[in-house]
Amino acid sequence: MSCIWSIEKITELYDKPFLELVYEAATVHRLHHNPREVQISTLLSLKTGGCQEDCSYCSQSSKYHTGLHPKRVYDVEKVVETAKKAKAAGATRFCMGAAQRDVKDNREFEVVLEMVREINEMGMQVCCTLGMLNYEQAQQLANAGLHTYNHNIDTSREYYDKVITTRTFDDRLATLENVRKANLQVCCGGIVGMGESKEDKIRMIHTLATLPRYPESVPINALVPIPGTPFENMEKITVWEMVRVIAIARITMPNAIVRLSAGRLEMSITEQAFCFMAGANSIFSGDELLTTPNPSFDSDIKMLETLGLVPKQLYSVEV
Ligand code: SAM
Ligand code: DTB
Ligand code: SF4
Repeated sequence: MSCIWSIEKITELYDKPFLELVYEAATVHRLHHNPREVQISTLLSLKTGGCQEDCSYCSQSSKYHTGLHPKRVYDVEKVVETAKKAKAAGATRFCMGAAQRDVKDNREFEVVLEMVREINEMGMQVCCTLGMLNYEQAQQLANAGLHTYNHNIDTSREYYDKVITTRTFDDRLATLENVRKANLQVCCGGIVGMGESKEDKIRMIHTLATLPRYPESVPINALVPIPGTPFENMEKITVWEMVRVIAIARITMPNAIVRLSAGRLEMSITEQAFCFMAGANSIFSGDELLTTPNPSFDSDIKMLETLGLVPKQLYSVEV
């Protein structure tokens, strides 16, 4: 049974003295996960740039001049080869992204389905993030062996139109419903540091925690400011706010994987350690996220070693 969280209850958590909050989140984390394990995901961009949407944070929107060169990698063999390398390096989840508003029933989608089939057969969890989906498309992905679909709500309902105007918060929720109905796991989170208030951060976590079933995976991204986008000069979020958001995600969604996603390059190891302490238990590894740099694989392995953390194997025992 999931707990019904209220805005008031989550605000109470958020406002706790910092170390009390971290202690509570760390305690919940230990009851539901092996605290030494960090799940490692790898990202690959199949279609980069040229997106019709106007997400104010994104390097890939065609509405802004970000200097990005559009690129496409709809080559099954090449992508499977990349997934094999990621697996050999310790990644258990392979996530493929496409910069687009929604999925069209075309040859590109057929190619993605084939990639999903082959990478699933290699024994990796396959995840896709392809924009909006209808139920039939979600079913096709599920039949091909997709494990998880990523589709972020990004911010609160109240702040949504300050970030994106080409779709609504409800469009996002409709896709999440289609994904659930097709029995896929849901990966859904958001971005902090886009000028939203404390209340918006709390409302975003509240929406996630009170979905009919909360997501199995919750990525928390710190805005990576992209020159040329409306958010290029946004003030950087403090580590205190970042850790508080991770902590309330951990406490309200105890079984979820909470992923410390974009923005790690700007954080010290000490800051990331606080995020792990507050319940983050997943990262993206690899030199690049979709279009922006990420800490190198070697530096991440060193960080995990320093912190006494280990990459989570697929079938390790949950505590
Ligand atoms: N186009 C698809 C969509 O919007 O769902 C998939 C790709 S999109 C790039 C995936 C997610 O990455 C976004 O929902 C957003 O949360 C995150 N993201 C994109 N650009 C970011 C940035 N500059 N900083 C932090 N997070 C970002
Ligand atoms: C998510 O929440 N973060 C990842 C993944 N899901 C697809 C993407 C982060 C993108 C960061 C900006 C970029 O590299 O373009
Ligand atoms: Fe397009 Fe996704 Fe970027 Fe929005 S976040 S502009 S939908 S790629």
